[in-house]
Amino acid sequence: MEIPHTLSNRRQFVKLSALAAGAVMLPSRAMAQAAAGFSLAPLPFPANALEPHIDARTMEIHHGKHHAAYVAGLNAALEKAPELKGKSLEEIFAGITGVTDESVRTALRNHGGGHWNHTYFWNTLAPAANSGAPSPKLLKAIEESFGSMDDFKKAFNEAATKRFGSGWAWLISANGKLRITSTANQDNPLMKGIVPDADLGTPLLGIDVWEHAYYLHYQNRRADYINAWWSVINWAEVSRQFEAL
Ligand code: MN3
Repeated sequence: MEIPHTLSNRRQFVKLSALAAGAVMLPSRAMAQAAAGFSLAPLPFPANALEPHIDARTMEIHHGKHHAAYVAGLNAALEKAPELKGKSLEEIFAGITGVTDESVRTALRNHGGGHWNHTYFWNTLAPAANSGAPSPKLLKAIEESFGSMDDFKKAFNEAATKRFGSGWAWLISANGKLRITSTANQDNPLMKGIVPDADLGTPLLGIDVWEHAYYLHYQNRRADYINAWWSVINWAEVSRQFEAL
């Protein structure tokens, strides 16, 4: 029997294996845990690569301090939950309501969510020159779900602007449809039993609207930061993930 060598065959094989194992997420998206716990990956681009839309100092502090603290907090929580050693973050989220120690559960929610959300955020950003546009297939799905790209942006901006306090706005795929949701703090659409069922789905795009994501450069002008963010979305990556669903 011929072993599949091409990328698409391999991807299909990996996808089918994941489905057979009951996984919701594709392995390319899953965040695996090493024996020593989770670790902070470097940014996928230099800290100044998103300027002038997102400044280097914000990126350095956001990644090197805030994100690093979530990774440390997550690993500290796992020290108190040895039964979760080796599990991916998606597996931990899927079973988070079963963690009986409330302080551990809260730490997994806040720091585990922080690690997942920020890793996802960095990977869906790109320098403006490389931002690109949604693939024809993704664009068609956006138009079918929201009317037009402009209507989608308007609805997404509203969700991101109206999220009170700290949190995230998301484009998710749920039951084969695209939806916009938002979550508080470091919650995300993978946290079954934590966020309302209506907000559950596979994230395709997310924006961090915590003040630490924009305050140095934009101060209280969250709307200006959100408008700037549209210039630095990695549409190739978002499209790739949508088409791999
Ligand atoms: Mn953040």
